[in-house]
Amino acid sequence: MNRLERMRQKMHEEGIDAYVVLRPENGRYLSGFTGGEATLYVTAEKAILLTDFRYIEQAKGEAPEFEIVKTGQDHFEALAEIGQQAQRVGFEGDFVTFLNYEKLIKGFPQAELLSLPDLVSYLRAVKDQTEIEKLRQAVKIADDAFASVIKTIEIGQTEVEIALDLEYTMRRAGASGGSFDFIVASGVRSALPHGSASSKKIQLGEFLTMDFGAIYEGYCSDITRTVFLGEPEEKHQEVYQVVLAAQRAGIAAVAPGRTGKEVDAVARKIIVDAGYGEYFGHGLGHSVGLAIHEGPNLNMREERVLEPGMVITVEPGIYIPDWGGVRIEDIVLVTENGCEVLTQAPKEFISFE
Ligand SMILES: [Mn+2]
Repeated sequence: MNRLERMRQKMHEEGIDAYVVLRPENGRYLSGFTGGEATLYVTAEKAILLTDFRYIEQAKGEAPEFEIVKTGQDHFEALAEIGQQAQRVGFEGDFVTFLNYEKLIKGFPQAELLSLPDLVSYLRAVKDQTEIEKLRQAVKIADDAFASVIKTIEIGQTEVEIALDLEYTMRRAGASGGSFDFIVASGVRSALPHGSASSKKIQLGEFLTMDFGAIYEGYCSDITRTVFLGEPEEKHQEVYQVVLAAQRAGIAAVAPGRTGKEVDAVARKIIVDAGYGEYFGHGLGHSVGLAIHEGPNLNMREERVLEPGMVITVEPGIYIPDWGGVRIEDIVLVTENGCEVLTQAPKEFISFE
């Protein structure tokens, strides 16, 4: 089944006869249109892409399965005309603004509107071969950038300079951009799980955490490596080894049939048993694809079962306030028997002058 057919089957299961797509990555997934500013309207018979004059030719080329309808900047009036027959209309409740929701109510006065935010993202979770190839390339670009930038890092450089070097290297290698606002966090800032690169200069005697990724043909990679600058103390080694052991155990636990909750628990137990449980305050991982964070997740609540073709991060961390932190993150592809680690960058403890 192609994506549109899977979408219609899912809509049938949910008991809806129409679905409105506004989220760009959902629209791109279903239609192939990369322009971002389009609204999709899907029913059992119809597949319509609404966009304005700037994108008409592009949409015709990229979305052959869809009927392209030209609208003004506001797509809701045209949507209302097209959707007069619909009785139960699904939409992305996590993405539609309040103002757009009011327009939906006005446009579909006859229909029941149902917030079904996970409908398309559910389909997106299992990647097909073409998506896996793009993700492999996005990972490779990030791996190669790490290998190259790690050689040029110097004491006294700022975190921002390192983040820029990573981005520049990846864009030279074919990335269309960074997949998020990179985290380059050194010293006590490495205890900030989401410490964006700052003007702080890196110094001897501290951890340096780099969390970054590339977008390649729409697909996002995500990698984290933590290195030590200078001569580590015993505690630096110890914390690093606990995170690495948890990360390896998490990877070993990834397999079809396991839930995200089960995999999270395996890695978390190692950190808890080592006495650092309170310093690991986030989930073990998230899926990647057209978005940097998508479902399913690996965390304490995730009930969805892993399936071959899912692509997910494994990224435990320990963050000790006013001391520092370590996170190690790889991307893995769920296979028939377990998983394949896509990330190749070395993750043994690295310290350098
Ligand atoms: Mn991540």
